[in-house]
Amino acid sequence: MLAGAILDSSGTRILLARRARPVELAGLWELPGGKAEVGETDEEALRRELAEELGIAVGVEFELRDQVVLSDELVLIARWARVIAGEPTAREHQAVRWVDAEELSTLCDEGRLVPADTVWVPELVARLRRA
Ligand code: DCM
Repeated sequence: MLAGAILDSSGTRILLARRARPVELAGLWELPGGKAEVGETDEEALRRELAEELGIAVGVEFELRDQVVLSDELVLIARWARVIAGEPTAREHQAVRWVDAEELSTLCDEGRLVPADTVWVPELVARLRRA
């Protein structure tokens, strides 16, 4: 499972998407992404999923430090990415928003992020503050 920490063109904000399902995660914000299909690299999978879900083209960069084991079959990996083209649109999510380091921290502290994604917050906040 791949998630993208997608940087905006100013380099100071990343994109969050609000989940519509399942009920226990609905309304919470996540780093958008999806599952790789057979024969796809992580990078190809992330580019395809973000094009399908949000209508954006991204350049995929390095992997964030932490991985999250969700189940026997599902490991969540996040890659740093940048928008190349397109305006993010919530096609499968309830909403999308760009957040800076402060907004990301606040959402995390308030318990409004998908639980698994909170592991990346310290690294993301540090990288956004450095921008
Ligand atoms: N997931 C997550 N954080 C993300 C993306 C996905 O915790 N940034 C989890 C939620 C689901 C599983 O991965 O348990 C599959 O996600 P999806 O329903 O989006 O395919």
